[in-house]
Amino acid sequence: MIPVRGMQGQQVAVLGLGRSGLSAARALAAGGATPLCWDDNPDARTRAETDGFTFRPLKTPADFEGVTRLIVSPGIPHLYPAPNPVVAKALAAGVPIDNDIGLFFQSLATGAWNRLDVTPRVVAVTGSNGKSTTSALIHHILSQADRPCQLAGNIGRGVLDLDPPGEGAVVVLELSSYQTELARSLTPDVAVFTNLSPDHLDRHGGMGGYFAAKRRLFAEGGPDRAIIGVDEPEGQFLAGQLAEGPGDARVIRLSVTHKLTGPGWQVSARKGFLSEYRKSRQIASIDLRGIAGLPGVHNHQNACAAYAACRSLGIAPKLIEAGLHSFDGLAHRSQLVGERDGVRFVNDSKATNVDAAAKALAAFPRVRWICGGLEKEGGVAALAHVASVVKAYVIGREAAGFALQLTAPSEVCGTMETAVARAVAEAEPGDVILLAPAAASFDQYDNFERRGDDFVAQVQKYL
Ligand code: UMA
Repeated sequence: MIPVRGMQGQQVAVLGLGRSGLSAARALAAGGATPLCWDDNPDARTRAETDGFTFRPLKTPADFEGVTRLIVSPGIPHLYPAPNPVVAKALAAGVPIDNDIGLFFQSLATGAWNRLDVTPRVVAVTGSNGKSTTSALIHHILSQADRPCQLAGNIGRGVLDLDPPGEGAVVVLELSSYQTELARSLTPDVAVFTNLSPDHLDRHGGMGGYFAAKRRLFAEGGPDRAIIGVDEPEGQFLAGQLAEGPGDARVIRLSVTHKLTGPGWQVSARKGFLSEYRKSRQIASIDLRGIAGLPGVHNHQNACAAYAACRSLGIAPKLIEAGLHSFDGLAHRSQLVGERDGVRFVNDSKATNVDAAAKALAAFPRVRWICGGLEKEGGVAALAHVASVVKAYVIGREAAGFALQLTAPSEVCGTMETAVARAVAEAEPGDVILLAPAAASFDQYDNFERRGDDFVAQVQKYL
């Protein structure tokens, strides 16, 4: 655990007692602060009782008397579509709002670092898609290269649960827009922006707010090295804003649509070949095509981002190449579940938005596509014609409406069980049965992991 520094003797309110809230409350207590905890769900409060925390409903201005900060969990709206009532009270009372990420950055460096030869470094990864795979890949490559490292953040482990990093260690953080938007302290050494496409727009008041939330990691964080995907205008804008000019190697540009060979530092992948260029000269090249854990152009983008992050930490290209080859991939992200009679089953339950699903679909030539769920703002019109889709098998409460937006042959299946059964019945050798929902899971499941687990369980019946 990383005890929170600089808040000894203070009362700090903690709203939300899930993974991030509980670890924040524990780390505050370990640092000598008094956490005053609340969760709107009574079950979560009951679970937190074992820690012996003080609960305070935080419903009246009096509840905020003497409170120096409110720590808010990422899943709790702090501004849009409307602030949670507790957050609204804190805003009205002028109490500063922060999150576990802000507490982490405020608390990481200690006097013990004076005794180290090489101080710890933090790599933070954000972006709409690919940030979990990129973060896990960086962590994997560093581990394979014998660099001490830890992984946390949006990927599932609260950042304050990390062990204090020691000699030469690297902390890899996956950060969502919810997390970067609120953190009062945000100072990574290396920051990565994978890409940008619409997601969580209700929470950010639209696309501009969503980009601004991610941009904070670079604009306010001031990393030594910014690694930026420049295949969208937002990435190009951000890279241009952070660099003095195209030759400024503090910004490493990434692309999977163009080969980048300019005067600065860049990593790009075209037709399955990754290449690193510096000062217009090629430094290294890697054939990504046979890497089973990283199929498709979207994974080549993840490989470029992880490669650039590891290069900026001084890892040699051949060690990175070895790490790319030994990476198994993550569950629920282009996860190969199995193969039978020439039909492959792939779980990409994490493809919760249209862009992620489009990338997953583009990774295979013939797809029987299991999709649907709780639709996000903007609908699924962008997926109406996808050349690789042989047929869509639609699940979820809004399955009929979802199917109507597709021009490919489709069938309303409702449940995962029916969708897998129908896809298996119609599949031919060479087909991929792919779960890439392009929607949130909350109409049928607790989260995307449970949805992916259900897909895997249904598939296991046929394997
Ligand atoms: N709660 C309230 N009031 C509300 C809403 C929620 O009290 O109005 C309470 C809930 O009852 C619950 C707690 O808040 O007890 C949940 O907080 P949370 O949803 O923020 O969940 P955590 O368990 O703290 O997990 C969070 C991230 N969750 C979200 O961003 C929604 C996890 O990312 C992250 O792994 C974890 O912190 C550790 O850092 C998950 C996620 O879905 C994977 N992320 C989104 C995504 O990837 O798309 C952004």
